[in-house]
Amino acid sequence: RPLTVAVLGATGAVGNELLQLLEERSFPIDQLKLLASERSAGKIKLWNGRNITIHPASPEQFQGVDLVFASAGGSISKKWRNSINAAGAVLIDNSSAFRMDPEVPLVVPEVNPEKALTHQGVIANPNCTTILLTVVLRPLSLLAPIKRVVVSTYQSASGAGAEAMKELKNLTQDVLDGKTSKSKVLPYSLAFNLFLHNSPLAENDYCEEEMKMINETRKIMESPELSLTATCVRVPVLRAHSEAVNIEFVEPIEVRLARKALNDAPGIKIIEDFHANRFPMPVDVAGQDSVAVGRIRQDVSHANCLELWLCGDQIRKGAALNAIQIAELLLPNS
Ligand code: A2P
Ligand code: 11C
Repeated sequence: RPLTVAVLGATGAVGNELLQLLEERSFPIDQLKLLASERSAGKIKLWNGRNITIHPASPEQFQGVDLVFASAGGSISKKWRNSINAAGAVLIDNSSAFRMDPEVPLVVPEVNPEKALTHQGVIANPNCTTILLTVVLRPLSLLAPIKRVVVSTYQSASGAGAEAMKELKNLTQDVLDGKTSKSKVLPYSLAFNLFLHNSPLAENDYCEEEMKMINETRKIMESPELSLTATCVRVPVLRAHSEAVNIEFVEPIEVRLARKALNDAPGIKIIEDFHANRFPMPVDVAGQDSVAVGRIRQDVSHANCLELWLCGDQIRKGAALNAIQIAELLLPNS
């Protein structure tokens, strides 16, 4: 039966993409509710030929809803979780609020789809950089156990939301116009600049984004002992994240076998032309579903290590698409 679906955070970067993908993938929707803050109350959005009024989130709004996609931040998800579940709806949550809760499955459909069916009302969608990484680690982990991963990220403005994307455009134009303006959304200007990820630092001097990659990857891969270290960087790219990844296996793995495993795996596209020095770029994947991988090579410093480069659309596979793929796993005929 077609479902009643609510999108909480319907005006944001991820919310907008969710709406587009629900339409594109013909997700079985009878009624769609658009929820955001008081600021957006009464605004109208066109979806699949229907004009839908945006409402502020409230307990009444969840009555009769089957499925809620939330992408309005952790505090909003925490605030509404009980009302959503009390109304009998399943919450697919894009925030970090419940990801490490042992009762809540943390799902990447290409990696651990079976976990989605164990939910008790909430399924967490992982952090975007983690989703892109685990899609690539999973097929490689079937070749031989992975011992350690060292990753550096190059994260676009889209990861910080629609306002940060707008700010990057405006501040870039300001620099071109010879003006010096201060950033308001991100802590520093990204125009012709980059900086270490803007999430708070933990006691161990890793930022929250780096710790999310470490902890969430271990949970998704069901590999609590996996050694992983990350350096997360915000770069002046509008949309799509990139990652340089070094993977140590328990034994040497031939590049040719790794490439074949990646090529055969779901959700991955290889972009690799060594003669032309052409490998994945953010523009290749912006608006695309697949994670692009390339420059798969033997690490010259360690016989058991491979190096690779990946790019993925943070708003799509890193957030909205992954959430919808999770919901599709819950549909009766999946
Ligand atoms: P609004 O546009 O009304 O502020 P992004 O990640 O792109 O910045 O988007 C954040 C999303 O979260 C927006 O849809 C925003 O709605 C929504 N949001 C922010 N605060 C609240 C709130 N208090 N209640 C519900 N939605 C909220
Ligand atoms: C970024 N990945 O690019 C972050 C944003 O835990 O979902 C999303 C943080 C998260 O800044």
